[in-house]
Order: sequence, then structure tokens, then C-alpha cells
Amino acid sequence: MTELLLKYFRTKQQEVQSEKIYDTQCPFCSMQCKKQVIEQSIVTRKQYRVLGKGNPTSHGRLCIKGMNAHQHTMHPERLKYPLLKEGGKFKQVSWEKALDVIKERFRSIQCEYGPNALSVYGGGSLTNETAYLLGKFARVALRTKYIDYNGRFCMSSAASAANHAFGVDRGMTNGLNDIPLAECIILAGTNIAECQPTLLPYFEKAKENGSFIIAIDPRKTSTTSIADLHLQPKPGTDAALANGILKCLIEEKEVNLSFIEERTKGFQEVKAFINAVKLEDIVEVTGIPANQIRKAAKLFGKAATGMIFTARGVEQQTDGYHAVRNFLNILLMTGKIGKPGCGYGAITGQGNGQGGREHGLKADQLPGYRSIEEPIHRRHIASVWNIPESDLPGKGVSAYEMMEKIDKGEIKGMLLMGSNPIVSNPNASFVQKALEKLDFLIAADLFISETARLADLILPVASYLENEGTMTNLEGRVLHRPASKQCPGEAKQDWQIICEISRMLGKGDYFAFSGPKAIFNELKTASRGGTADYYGIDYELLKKGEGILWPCPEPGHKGTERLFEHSFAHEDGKAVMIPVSNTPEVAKEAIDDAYPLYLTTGRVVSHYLTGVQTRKSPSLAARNFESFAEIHPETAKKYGIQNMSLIKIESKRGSIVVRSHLTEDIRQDTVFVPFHWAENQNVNLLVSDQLDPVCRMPGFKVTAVKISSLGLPAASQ
Ligand SMILES: Nc1nc2c(c(=O)[nH]1)N[C@H]1C(S)=C(S)[C@@H](COP(=O)(O)OP(=O)(O)OC[C@H]3O[C@@H](n4cnc5c(=O)[nH]c(N)nc54)[C@H](O)[C@@H]3O)O[C@H]1N2
Ligand SMILES: Nc1nc2c(c(=O)[nH]1)N[C@H]1C(S)=C(S)[C@@H](COP(=O)(O)OP(=O)(O)OC[C@H]3O[C@@H](n4cnc5c(=O)[nH]c(N)nc54)[C@H](O)[C@@H]3O)O[C@H]1N2
Ligand code: SF4
Ligand SMILES: [Mo]
Repeated sequence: MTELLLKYFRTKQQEVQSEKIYDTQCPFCSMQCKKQVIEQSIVTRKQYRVLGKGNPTSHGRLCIKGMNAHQHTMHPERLKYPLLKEGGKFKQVSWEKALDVIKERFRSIQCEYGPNALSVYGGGSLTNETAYLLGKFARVALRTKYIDYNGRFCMSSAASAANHAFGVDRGMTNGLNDIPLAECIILAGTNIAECQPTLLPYFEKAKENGSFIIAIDPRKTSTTSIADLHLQPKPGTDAALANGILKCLIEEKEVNLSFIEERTKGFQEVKAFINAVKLEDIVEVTGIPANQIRKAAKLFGKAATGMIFTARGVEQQTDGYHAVRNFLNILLMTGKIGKPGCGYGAITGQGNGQGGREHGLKADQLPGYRSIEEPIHRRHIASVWNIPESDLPGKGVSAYEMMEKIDKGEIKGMLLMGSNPIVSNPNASFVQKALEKLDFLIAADLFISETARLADLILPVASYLENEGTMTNLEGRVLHRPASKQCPGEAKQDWQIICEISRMLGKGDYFAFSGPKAIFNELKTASRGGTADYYGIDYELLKKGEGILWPCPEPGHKGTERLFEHSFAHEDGKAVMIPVSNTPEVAKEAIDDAYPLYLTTGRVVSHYLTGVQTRKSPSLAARNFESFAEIHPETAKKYGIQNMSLIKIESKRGSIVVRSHLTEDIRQDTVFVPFHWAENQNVNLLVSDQLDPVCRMPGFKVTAVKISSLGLPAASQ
């Protein structure tokens, strides 16, 4: 071929084929795996490849969700323009019109009912900058006390337990590199293999090093399959099980008295309480044989190093706070914290579940993990925000309690950003009815979610590929997520939307930010000297590097991998143990003749939370396109249920229809249903609204139900 001809073909090829690379992070779980989405344009067609990128957390690994997370962002139902409901139908409007409506509605609601008639509901997918700004927006622009977020349903038990026991809540007290150093690991109520798949290799490495893994879960899962000992308790009995382990540790003299003496408080009270507890009672409550409880205690006690991990199985209980405290008692009593291969991890759920709870999305919280009730904390934040301290509202209520306030007519308007409450709150039919009562609901979302459908105004937002910012992963590592893709249509970044609404409300001076970096710089100052101290983190350095674990109090500081090496974060430097009862203060729903089975809920690897995003990804939806219930074959036989047939599950509050999946992996008295589906598959129609009295976490993991066959033929398998 002649040189001229070659040149011609090359130019032609460039015309028809071009490649764009988007550097980003997966939008889903707390691993925040770094990746590249590579877009190839071939004539008018676009195709995508996804590659994991090297980083200190996931080391280039991606799970099936990360591989396909670009699909939903390109779904035809992605919102591109503001939508205003008129005569019951959504109509496309300009941003100008949308902002005018917000101004008019917000003003009239507050004129009539006062500042606290408006509320804000956020989510753990939002960047640190957005989370910070949303907290500031509620307190400074709206001057309402009512703000909370979906992390209330996620991390609140573990967060309050760690705060009270250690004086600080960073999901993991150690960097991930400590995991392979642990000789014994307790995995309580966590399904890492499906929920943080790229974390699993750390545990596999620990096993290669000879670690003994104890899993506690009413189901056999791909996570419990890596365990050497699997305890399969009745749902909701973890606090009692931990008492059993404590009792055996004391009886076997596997307690670290010098650590207890030097570094903790409360041991004598716990010991006295445990002495009065009977192991037979614990066997009765949990359904776990005494020899298995003793084996777990001996192995954990004797190991030179050990770590405990809890996740939502233990935490999403009406005694979640106390259940976690009791696992922390085990750790403290054996002195397994603050050393290599020793520590605690509450495995954070959402991409920025950690950051969300540090910067003020919670009802009682100000940035830097400060308390809205502490005068010194209030003064610091008021000075950063340039407002009188007296203008800062007080503490509001938790996410579900906001729904109750709406129902009672105390809250009349809401800005919802990054959550789908009618699928994720307990007692879902009540929540839907409450939200329908609002005079004005704004939903800022990528899609018309089940909740956005009820809104008066929907604001289209940028997806993770289009929205730059920082996210704090499960280790407490602050990471920069670049974003270079254009928003579709007129969709905007969450932070821009908050700033524009603030300007419209006459508060623009407090929200004059040019971009995420400017917001991060203010956040840093606000966090200075707080528990979650980001002051020393440099945004530009984050862009280049591999992230920094907080606390990072001064510029140049390298961040903190392992907490509590010398002291805990309480003023006296000591950690606190407390006795925990076998019987919770708020009784869990008991099974009886009418509702003879426990229902527990959770996740599958291919879907994320309420499924708004993953149900729109063809590759993920194809893996599980409908909800299901795991049922033991013996139980199914009792109720005349065939495999893969449609069944009805009923609780005192409602019913759902799902497909039966018969499996010996679950206890005979328990059924498991994931919560990724809506409408008549919304499992939260069944779940009760009882809340943990300490942290206001609902009991998503225990509901009394009955099941029946719908009598339709089973689907082919
Ligand atoms: N694929 C996928 N990954 C996710 C998510 C997702 O939706 N999908 N969500 C992310 C978020 S926000 C979160 S919070 C995390 C959640 O992560 P996990 O907490 O690991 O997930 P779950 O499936 O809710 O619950 C974990 C396990 O608890 C068990 N369990 C149920 N009841 C009990 C009990 O009473 N005691 C004990 N010990 N165990 C019990 C369940 O059988 C289940 O295997 O995952 C994150 N990652
Ligand atoms: N039965 C039961 N219920 C549960 C749980 C359980 O285990 N069992 N788990 C609970 C837990 S741990 C959690 S975390 C909650 C989560 O439940 P939700 O708070 O409802 O979370 P998502 O389904 O992620 O909803 C997020 C919404 O925000 C949109 N979105 C995504 N990214 C962005 C963004 O960057 N900006 C904006 N503005 N919007 C965005 C999505 O499209 C979606 O509509 O559910 C809780 N509910
Ligand atoms: S879902 Fe979690 S583990 Fe999977 S790719 Fe995304 S961030 Fe990584
Ligand atoms: Mo979560």
C-alpha cells in the first residue's frame, strides 16, 4: 500500500473511531474502587469498557456492580430537565422556573409555619462537599433543625457504639492492611463477599497466613463459606451470643487484665453481670450449642492477634447499639485493639456513608463530627459560617422520625437529595402516606424513583461520572473522585443546586463557591480540631495521590492508619465497657402461631440498595430481575411451597409477593428477602417501625411473618 493510501485510511479511521477515558470511582459501596470507563465512538455507536485502576484499597479489583455502573448513567430514563408536577403530571420546566417555584413555596411554608416546617433528607452517595453543604444549607439557608439522612438506617448503631466505647467513630479502627495480620477474625452479620466483594481478598490473605475465621450469620453465604466456624443464630440474638462469648472468656481466663487495667473502664461491672448470666439461657435464646460458643471464645481469646467486624446483621436491630457494644466488650476484654492485626471494623455501607456522617447530615451533628448541642462546637462552626451562634438551630430528629413529623403535619416541605425513602424506610406504606401529605416535596435524583414520583418538583442531578468531589471510604481514607463527563441535558451537580437555591433564598453570600475544591477548603476549616479532622488534607494532593486517612490535623501530616495505639479518644484516654442485657429494652417482634417465622432482609451482589440505579443496568438486572425469598426446604414443605413459585409473605403491617428460592443455607425458622425491589416486592411494607432507643436504628433484620403459596405453577429453573 502506498504511503498516501495509508495516510488516507488512518485519517478515515480517526474520523470514525475515537476514544475517551473517564477516570472515576465506583458509585456504590464503601470500597470506592477506582476505575476507568473507556468510551469508544464508532461512527454513531458508542461502546464502553471498564478497567479497575490500581489503588491502596482495592488494588485494581472491581466487582460486577463496578464493572457495569456506567450503564444506569446512560439509561434513557435519566433525568435531563427539571420536572414540575402540574395537575398530577410532570412537565419539563426551566431551572429559572424551578428556582422561582422553590422560592415561592419555601417562603410561604416558612411564613405560615415557621423555619422548622421545612426539612432536608440526604444520602450516603453524596460527596463530602455536598454532604457538608447540605448540612450548612439546612442550618444557614433554611434555618431548620430538621435534617437527617439514610445513613441513620445504615451506620447509626455502630457509630454510636464506637463513639461511646472509644470516643470516636471511624468505621474501621485500622487500615485494611491489618486484616491479614489477624490470627482470629470474627465476622458478625456481614456478607462481605456480596456487599464489598473487593474486600474479600484481605480475608483470604489472612486465611493463607493461618487465620481462624468465625462467622455469625443465620444464613450460609459466600462469606460464611470462608469461615472455619459458622455460628447460625436466631436472628436478633447477637447481644446474647456475645454475652456467651464473654462468659466463656472469663471462665477460660482468656482476659487481658493488664490491658483492662491500663486502658479501659467498666470491666468489674461487666464481670459481675456476666457471672450472673447462665450459658444455658444463652443457648436457649440464640439456638447456638454451648460447645460452639466456647470454641469461638477460646479461639479468639488464645489468638495473639484478632479483629472483630460487624455489619448490618448485628446493627440493624432495635438493640443494635447494645449488640455492637457487646462485641466491643469482647475486643476490649481480650485487649485486641490498637496493635497490628488487632482492631474493630464496622463495615461501612454506602460509598460515602463514612463522610456523610462526619460533615453534618445527621440531626445532631455539625462538621468535623461535632455535636450541635455542645456550645464550643456550635461557636466554632458559627464562626466558620459567619453567623451568630444563636442563629444555629438545635438538634432535630432521626430519618424515620421526620416521617412521623410529616404525618403529624409539623413538617410541610422537604428537600430530598440522594435517597428513596419509601423503599428504604421501615413501615413503607406509612412512609408513602406521610410523604403524600407534604405541601411541597423536591427530589433531586438521577431518575424518577419511587419516592420522586410523589414529588412536586424533581431536579435532575449529575451522576458520579459527571460529579467531581471527595469520598471517604470504609477505612476513613479520603479519596478524590475526578469527573470529566458532561452532564446530560440540563442536569446539575448537587452542590450547584444547593448553592443556587440558597442564592434564590437570599443567602447566596454563604454559598459563593466556585467548585468542589472551594467547598472542601471550607469543610477542612470547619472540621479543624474536631474528631474527624480533615484540616491537613490538601485537595490538590488528593488529586495526585492515593488518599489520606483522617485524622489529618496539620498540613504535611501523613494521616492516621491505626487508631488507639496509645490511648482512646475519651478525655481520660480510656475505652468504656458496659454490661449488655440478653433481653433488649425494646422487645423484638416475637414469632407466634399467627406469624411463625422470622424474616430477615439484606442484599444480593448484583443490586444496590433500593435498586433505582442497578435495576436500570441491563447486565445487573439480568442477574436478578425480581425479588425472592430464601426458604429452607423443610419449611417450604410445611407450607406447601414449591421451589421457584410465587409466595405471599405477610406481617402485621402488610404483604408482598416474591419467588421462593429453596435452600438448606438458611435456618428453618427464618426467611430472607433482599430489599432491592419496590411496589408489591417492597419488603419494607412488612418491617416494623420500632427504633433502637439510643441511635434510632430500625430493626430491619427481625420481623415476624407468615408465608403461603399463591398456588401458581412454579417457574422453570
Ligand atoms: N451488592 C450490594 N453491596 C452493597 C449494598 C447493596 O445494596 N448491594 N449496600 C451497601 C450498604 S449501604 C451496606 S449498609 C452494606 C451492607 O452490608 P452487609 O451488612 O454485609 O449486608 P446485609 O445483606 O444487609 O446483611 C449482612 C448479613 O447479615 C445477616 N443477618 C441477618 N440477620 C442477622 C442477625 O440477626 N444476626 C447476624 N449476625 N446476622 C444477620 C444476613 O443473613 C446477611 O448475610 O453493603 C454495601 N454493599
Ligand atoms: N429492609 C431493609 N431496609 C433497608 C436496609 C436493609 O438492610 N433492609 N438497609 C438500609 C441501608 S443500610 C441503607 S444505606 C438505606 C439506603 O436506601 P436509600 O437511601 O433509599 O438509598 P438508594 O437506593 O441508594 O437511593 C438513592 C437515591 O439517590 C439517587 N442517587 C444516586 N446517586 C446520587 C447522587 O449523587 N446525587 C443525588 N442527588 N441522587 C443520587 C438514586 O438514583 C436513588 O434514587 O436503606 C436501608 N433500608
Ligand atoms: S460495588 Fe463496591 S466492591 Fe464493587 S466495584 Fe463498586 S466500590 Fe468496588
Ligand atoms: Mo447502608
